[in-house]
Amino acid sequence: MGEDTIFHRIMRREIPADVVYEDDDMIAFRDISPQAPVHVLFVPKKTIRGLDAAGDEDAELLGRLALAAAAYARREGFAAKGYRIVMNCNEDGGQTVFQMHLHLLAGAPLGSFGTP
Ligand code: DGP
Repeated sequence: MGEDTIFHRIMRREIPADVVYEDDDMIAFRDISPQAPVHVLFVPKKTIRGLDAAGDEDAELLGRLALAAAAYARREGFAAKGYRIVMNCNEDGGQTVFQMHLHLLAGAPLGSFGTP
């Protein structure tokens, strides 16, 4: 059995979130602690601890997450200006919620990243 995280509770509507997109495979909602003017998390409904726990069977789902983020960026009108997608994995990657998710960041020029 997978872990029950805060994101599972959001998916079950046990705690509120500003949901901006949902389909059979995923839910997307605004990050509670935004690091950019636009900061949306795309979370698969399938329980997967993180990218390190994903397998070949999740390849399509991973693609769908990225494409959903790209479609959202186009819909919201900032695709041409640009955006960044990020997945943090495990401790050194800065992962704090252990249900796989993709960050979509946009709305301003984004600084450098990856430095300790
Ligand atoms: P990560 O560090 O990659 O595991 O990202 C987890 C993100 O989740 C972090 O940017 C803050 C966000 N977050 C944590 N708890 C909540 C919550 O209850 N609601 C929302 N909307 N976002 C949350």
